[in-house]
This record gives sequence, C-alpha cells and structure tokens, in this order.
Amino acid sequence: MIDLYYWPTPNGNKITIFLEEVRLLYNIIPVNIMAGEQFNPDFLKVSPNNRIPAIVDHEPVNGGEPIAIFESGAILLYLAEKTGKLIPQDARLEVLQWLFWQMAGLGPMAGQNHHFSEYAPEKIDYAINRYVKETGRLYGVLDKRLADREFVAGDYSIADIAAYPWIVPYKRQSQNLEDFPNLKRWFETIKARPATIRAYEKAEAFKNSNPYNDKVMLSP
Ligand SMILES: N[C@@H](CCC(=O)N[C@@H](CS)C(=O)NCC(=O)O)C(=O)O
Repeated sequence: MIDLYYWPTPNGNKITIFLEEVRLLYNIIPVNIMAGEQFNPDFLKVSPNNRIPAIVDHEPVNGGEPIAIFESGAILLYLAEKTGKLIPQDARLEVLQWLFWQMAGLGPMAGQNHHFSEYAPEKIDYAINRYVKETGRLYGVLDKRLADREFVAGDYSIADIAAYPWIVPYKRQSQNLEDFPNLKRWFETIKARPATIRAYEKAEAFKNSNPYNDKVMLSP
C-alpha cells in the first residue's frame, strides 16, 4: 500500500494520475496547505521541504522498512521503476530529460505565473509579463516537440504525466491552446484517458469535501 500525502494541485495530481494508470492501491492523506499542515512535524519527516506531494511505500521492492519519498518527479520515477510501467525503456533517457524539463522549467515558471497573476498582494506588471511570457515559451517548446509524435518521449510515460497537470490551468496562465495545435491534440488525448478522468474526479470530490479555497493557496 502507498500512502499519498496530497492536496488537489497540479503537483499532487501528477501522482494520482500515475496511480490510477497503474491501478496501485493507495491511501490519500490530505495535507491542507492552506491551513499550514505542510509544516506539521510528522509531515516534515516525510517531506522535509514542506510541500506536497509525498509518498510512503509500505511495500518497497526489496522488502524492509517503509520508504518515504518527496518531490513529484522523484516519486514518479520511483513508482515507474517499481512497477516497470510508464517509463518506456527504448526512450528512457528522453523520458528523463522531459521529466526534468517539467520539474525545472514548466512547473516552476507556471507556478510563478499563477503567483504573480493571482496571489501576489500587488500587481507587478514586470513579473506578470515575465512569467506569462516564459510559460508561453515553454508551451511552444512542448508544442514543437509534439509536432511529429503522439507523446513527449516514446509511448505514454511519466514525462507526459508530469507535464499534463500544468497545462490544465492554461487559462489561468494566460495561454491559448489554439496557439499550440500539437500541444492541444496531446492535451485532449490525455484528458480523455480513463485514469486521467478518475484522477480529476478524485480531485474534484476532494475539493468539494474540504475547505478548499484556491485564492489563498500559498504556492504555486
Ligand atoms: N518541486 C516540488 C514542488 C511541490 C509544490 O510546490 N507543492 C505545493 C503544492 S503544488 C505545496 O505543497 N505548497 C505548499 C507551500 O507552498 O507551503 C514537487 O514537484 O513536488
């Protein structure tokens, strides 16, 4: 069984999408990041950077004590290697490059875009423009990559799963998918996958049953 420390955000949804794809049993432990629960000492033992998502795997491959993992990219890689799924071996190096691209580029830049456009106490045009522009540049990079292939690297993989939840809020990021036709086609394909639908249904149910208030989210 996997314990998933979760809140319905793009980084949290990466992991539910993966787990729904491979049908691993998991138990969601909510961490209300609006109420500061990410700073609870027990959570910090699992996730020292005080951020969701994090997991504890109670059945590591080699047996032994439960393993705690934080950082969504590391979690995806761990789970893909554990299950042998969603990491096509003929494209492994490409999967890793695009996974790191998402973790170091698309996620942080789109996160800053959300922050300066919606949460910052004052509107700073320079910062808003910088991150909207950088998000658009990254959308363009992904669009170009997808011009001659169905998925980011080989078959559907953790590289796609890492990027998809960060494209879901494209309107909040002041982006228009019509400007990125290859990205749009990829987006619609992933959106229609049964596992994606289940993951987002879970996120919606979760939002409806919790004091979720998008406007006070700390980050991203
Ligand atoms: N690089 C981290 C980023 C995680 C992250 O930023 N998580 C946000 C929610 S999406 C969070 O927990 N924020 C809490 C806070 O800012 O204190 C990852 O990909 O796991």
